[in-house]
Amino acid sequence: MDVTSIETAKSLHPKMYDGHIQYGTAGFRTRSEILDHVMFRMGLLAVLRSKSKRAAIGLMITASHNEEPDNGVKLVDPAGEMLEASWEKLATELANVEDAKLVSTLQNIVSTQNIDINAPANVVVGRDTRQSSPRLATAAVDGIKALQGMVNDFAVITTPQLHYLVVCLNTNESYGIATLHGYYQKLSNAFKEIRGSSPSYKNYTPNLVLDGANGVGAIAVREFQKYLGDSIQIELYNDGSGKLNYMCGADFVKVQQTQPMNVPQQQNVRCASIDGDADRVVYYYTDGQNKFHLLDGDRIATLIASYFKELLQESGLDLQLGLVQTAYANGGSTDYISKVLKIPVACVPTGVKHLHHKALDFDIGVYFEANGHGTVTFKESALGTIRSAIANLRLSETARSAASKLLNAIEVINQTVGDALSDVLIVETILHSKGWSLADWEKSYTDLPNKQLKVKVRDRNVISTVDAERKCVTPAGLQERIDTLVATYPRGRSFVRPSGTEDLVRVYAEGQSVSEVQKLATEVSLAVYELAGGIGPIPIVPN
Ligand code: G16
Repeated sequence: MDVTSIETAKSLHPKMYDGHIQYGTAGFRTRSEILDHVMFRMGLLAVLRSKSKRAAIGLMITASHNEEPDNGVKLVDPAGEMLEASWEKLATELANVEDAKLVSTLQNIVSTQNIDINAPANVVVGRDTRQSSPRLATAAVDGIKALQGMVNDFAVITTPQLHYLVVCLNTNESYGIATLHGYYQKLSNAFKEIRGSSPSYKNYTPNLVLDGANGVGAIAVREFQKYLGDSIQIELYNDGSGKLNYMCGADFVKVQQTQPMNVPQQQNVRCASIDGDADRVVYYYTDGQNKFHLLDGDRIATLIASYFKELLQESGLDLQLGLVQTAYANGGSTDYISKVLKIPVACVPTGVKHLHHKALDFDIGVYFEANGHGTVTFKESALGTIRSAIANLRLSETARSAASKLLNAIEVINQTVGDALSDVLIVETILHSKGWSLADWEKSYTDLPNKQLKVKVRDRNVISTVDAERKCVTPAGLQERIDTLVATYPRGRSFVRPSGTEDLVRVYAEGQSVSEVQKLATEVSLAVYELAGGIGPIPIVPN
């Protein structure tokens, strides 16, 4: 290890922040002004991870759905997954040690992880459009270079594009060409191929209004449109000229259950919102009575799972299809999946890292968080089975055609992580194939009314949870209070958990009516405020 080179670079990125900072739901995420030393150190850690895995590693600078002044970093493992949990601990340790202990901590990681320090390292770097991102990217690159890693800087890209690039580089491009051109071409070619020459079908029209959250996704959408040609026309709003994530974007629309700013309110028009780094998407429309209808990640999951189930039945393929959700999944969706679709459904803690991991248990694993973050994974053996079916001339034309459709749909999906743009293409593909409007899609089941609130507390870590975050064990007495409150509401459900991306506690409530849910959400929030050290204004749902 070239200690002099690390010491020299370290002097440019001294640790100026005394508080503790933790690798959370999706990496480090906090106010951008305290992140310089963290980025430098994550550059160093990415090199060690790359050496240890003998593969390219991704480093994405983004705070995704957070406000513009925040920033963060997500590290991406060789197969496109989020950083392995045991390394999250190393990341937290490295981010917090004093400058004087930086080199010894690195040496310790090298020795405990049996890393050959002379092995090559390749780090793929990307960033979102935040003002602080170029500065923080420089800090990360300084870290990579200080440990003699190779920097593959793709500058401004979406998070899913970074995941895609990492996987391409690590699979000798068998997954796709490791360029942005390769990304757009792979997804758009598959999309156009399935769509064929008739973009309209029954209630489906090839027009989509898209809210780009004023983020990096807006740039990608403009580029994507060039590849998609006439197959679909995307009308882009919040295209980057406004404030990032401000009253727009997938998180705003999901949590507020309302139309984003600047998107014209037109009746029965298919709309979608992506988030600040384009890894989430939700759909919505306004009906003839001007009522807003949200089709969130649960809806996308059920749409994809039911389509795949149909194709598996038509093709006669014996592949296990499963669905993964979190505690935020609407009770209506879980009932529909298990009772109507009869597809096995698993519940895991928040964070695509958990969902992705669980989805890999199935031949075909559909995973989505209610917030619109998700994708589908396919086992290599499942892909082999589908390909063999297509080539098997003893199978009926119907069976082979269904297997073909399945394979085409797989090509549209960015399996490496939830990808808003790829998710839009698969949703559009399914709606087109069924000839559905959003109202047709919505008919499959009814969502239970639900509400999310945020509670500011002195230390969100006083809340700890079990059972995939559905029960809290600390602070003492809080779960009992929640249970008592929930018991007074028919079909009531509520849970609380510390956010891993913002400094607050999240409260979720669902029940049989909007007014009851608002009441329950408020009561549970007050219990959190009281028992978990609330600060600032008392959280109440406005009537
Ligand atoms: C990240 C994670 C998601 C998670 C979300 C909110 O999304 O990737 O899996 O649902 O944070 O997490 P929390 O409730 O812990 O704040 P993103 O799109 O912000 O990177």
